[in-house]
Formats: sequence, structure tokens, C-alpha cells
Amino acid sequence: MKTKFRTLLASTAMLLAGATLSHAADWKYAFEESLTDVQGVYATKFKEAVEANSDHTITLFPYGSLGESADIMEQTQAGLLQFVNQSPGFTGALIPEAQVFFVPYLLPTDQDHLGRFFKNSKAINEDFVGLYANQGLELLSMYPEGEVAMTTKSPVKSCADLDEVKFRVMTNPLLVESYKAFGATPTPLPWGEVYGGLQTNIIQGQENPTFFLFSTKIYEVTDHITYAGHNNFTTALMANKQFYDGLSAEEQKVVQDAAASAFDYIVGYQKSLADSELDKIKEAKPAMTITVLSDEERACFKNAAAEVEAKFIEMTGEGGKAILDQMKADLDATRD
Ligand code: 6CS
Repeated sequence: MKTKFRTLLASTAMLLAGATLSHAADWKYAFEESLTDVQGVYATKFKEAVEANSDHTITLFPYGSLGESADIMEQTQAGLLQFVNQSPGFTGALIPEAQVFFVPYLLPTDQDHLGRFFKNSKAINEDFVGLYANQGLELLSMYPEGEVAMTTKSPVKSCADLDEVKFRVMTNPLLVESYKAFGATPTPLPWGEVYGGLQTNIIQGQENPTFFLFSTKIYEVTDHITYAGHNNFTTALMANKQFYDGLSAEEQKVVQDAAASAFDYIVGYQKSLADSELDKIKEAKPAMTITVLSDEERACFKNAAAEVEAKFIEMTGEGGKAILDQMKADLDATRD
């Protein structure tokens, strides 16, 4: 009898172990940068946390392995990928309210303020979660990647210097309006066409955070870096909502905790990157000019902001205005 009981116990234990094993899955996570860029470092932290706290594994797909930003979003919405990191620069075409990140001078360049804002903002952590859910996406985290700089072939001291400059922007309508208001000829393109476009002079400028100008060697095909303080690059991690809703409460907690710990890490990590990577650009190309515009020189960019904000409200109506107002309130509430 005892032996029979032991056998039963052993087979039950094996069955349970099998059941746990059969639930272990390999989740696919794609992002828009290389493994050593900010999104890659965030993804690595997220993967480490999920794997340390569950039986699941994560396979990371850096930029290019599954296509452009628009491709990895489609694959996630179709359920082929479980996680996607896509920046509002692209998501703005899908979720118009996400274009709010391109109202110039809305976000501060102070990285500590930004960190507090993203962590505590109602607009980010509640309102946008609902808007992303409408597109079949569970928004897990929004985080900053650094102040955006313009890189061009001729010097930029004011909006007038952007006249006739074909300026590449990510593919969202408000960013097009921004650069129109700045006086340039905006040219929306996926990332893969930017280096070649500058090399062949199809475009003469683009904007991105400093670390990306170095890691993607954009400094090789432009000669001037200009900081106007007009924006900070925002990006976002999300999951396929159907997949996320199908997880147990415990698994959802593992995913949320992993996103939160990767967020805490990346906010500090990316903070000093702008300075260290700018030094590397200076070393690689001493002739590169680096200009931080004075308040006076920024005036025309700042004046353009009101026009772009009005366009945003025109494009998104009451819902967009509510998000914008909430973001402003959240930014005020997280000031020092
Ligand atoms: O400008 C872009 O398209 C890219 N910029 C960054 C910083 N990350 C990914 C995105 O594709």
C-alpha cells in the first residue's frame, strides 16, 4: 500500500513538473535599435528579469532582423511577436494622440525631471494605456532616450537656415508639421533609408539623440550638430494585448515588474550617454561643428511650437487636447 502511494506521489510530482515545463514558453521581443543601443540595453534588462523570475525565455530581435519599425509593429499586432519596442515617432501614425510627443518644447531636456514624469504621469500610465489597448497593444513602459539633436550638411543657427533643407523625420504627420513650422522641407522616411539618403543628398538633415548619431555613424554623412532643446526622444515597450490578457496574474506581474526594473535602470543609464557619445563623435570627426543654440537663436523654434500644438489639437480633437492638458499637469507636478 505504502509503495503504491509512493508511486502515485512520484507520478503526480512528475506530472506537475511536466505541466510547469509545458507552460514554459519562448517569447519574441523586437526593437528598433541594435543590442548595444538604449532600446537594446532596456530589452536585455527586461529579458534578464523575466528569465530570473519565471520559466519563460525571451528571444531578442534587434533592428533589421525582422524589418523596419512598421514591420515589427504589424508582426506584434498579428500575434507573431509577443513584445515590441516602438517609438511614438512611428506609433503616431497608428495612434494619433501619441504624436503629442512631437509638440516642440513640451518635454523638458532635464533628464531627472523626465524620469520622474514618465514614472508618475497619469497621461503615460493610465490614459495612453487605454489608447494603446484600442489597437490591441498592452503599453508596458514609456521611457526617454535623450535630447534630440539636428544633424545637417550646412550650419543651423535659426529656422531660416532650414529653408530648402530636405529634413528626414520619422513617419508621423505632426513631426512633418513641426519641421514645416521650423521652415524645412520635411521628408518622412523609415530609419533604413536615412544614412543612404544623406550620403546621396536626397535629404540634407535629420534629428536623433546624440548616442544614436554616434552608434549609427550618422556623423559620417552630416557636418553640423545643433541642439535647439526642442525635444527629447521618447520610446515605448508594449505587448500584444491578447497574449498579455492570456497570461496568469502571476505572469503579468513578472512582465510588469521586469518593465519597471528595466525602466529604473535605463533612466539612469541614458542620462550620461549624450556627453560620452558626443565625445566619441568629436574624436571620430574633429571637423564636426557642435552648436548649442542660445535663447535668442531658439526663438523661432519656440514660436513654431504654438502652431504645432494647434495642429495637434486639430488632428486629434477633444481626446488629444485632454492628453496634452494631462501631460502638462503631470509635467508641472513632477518639477523639482
Ligand atoms: O530615427 C529613427 O528612426 C530611430 N531613432 C532612434 C533613436 N531609435 C529608433 C528609431 O528607429
